[in-house]
Amino acid sequence: MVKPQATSHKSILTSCSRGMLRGTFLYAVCSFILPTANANLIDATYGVGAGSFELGNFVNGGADGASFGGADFMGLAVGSTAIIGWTVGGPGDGVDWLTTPRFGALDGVHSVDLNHTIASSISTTIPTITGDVYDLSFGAAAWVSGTSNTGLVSAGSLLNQNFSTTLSNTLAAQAFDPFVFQFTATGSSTTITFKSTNQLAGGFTYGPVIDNVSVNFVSGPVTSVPEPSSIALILMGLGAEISRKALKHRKDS
Ligand SMILES: [Ca+2]
Repeated sequence: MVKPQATSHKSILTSCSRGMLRGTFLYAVCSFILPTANANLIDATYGVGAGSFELGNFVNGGADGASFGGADFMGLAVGSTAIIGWTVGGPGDGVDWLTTPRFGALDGVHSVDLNHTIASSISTTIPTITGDVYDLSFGAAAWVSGTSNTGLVSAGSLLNQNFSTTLSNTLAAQAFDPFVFQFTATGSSTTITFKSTNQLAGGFTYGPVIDNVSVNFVSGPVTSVPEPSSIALILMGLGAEISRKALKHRKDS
């Protein structure tokens, strides 16, 4: 058994801010003293890099149930969970998991093309708190010869939000436009879904390509949050009250 190490206040805050303590008592402490810890909740749930499509068994040229893969991409059919944290959905025949150097990425080496050959979707589900507000950010790109540069994104209160990205002249240096949308969680978990809304009928299909998806807590129902120093004062006050009551109890008995 690994003996737990003493944890300094600074390291707690660092760990809090990196979302490393989920599921632990210290995470509850984090939630109390640092509710604005700005970790990407997708990475906190599935591992660092999950929101950027970096995790999973990428097979260059391979396919997971899809009809084909190719140079620097892997075809993923509907239902594929090859990308850790994500599930491929319809309505088309899946997505392509891309890698550099042939296809540019916004972060790391991988990105996702929402068209395998027919416009499709990809989703991830994270734990949330009903009523809390979150920022959803990502980058999206498209290729001038691909024609598919529009999509929809949904998460909690955000339903079928349109996004449209500029067309790049090259695949390797495709430009990712930044998008940020805010949503309110409507349950104890939230599914984030990206869906392509266009494809080149009967021909080459590409885009929109998404990467670097991040969900970050913005605010909860509580409007004022005590500072750590205020918490210390509250705890000191509680301690004094307990001591006073204990003294009174001894005097009364
Ligand atoms: Ca990436």
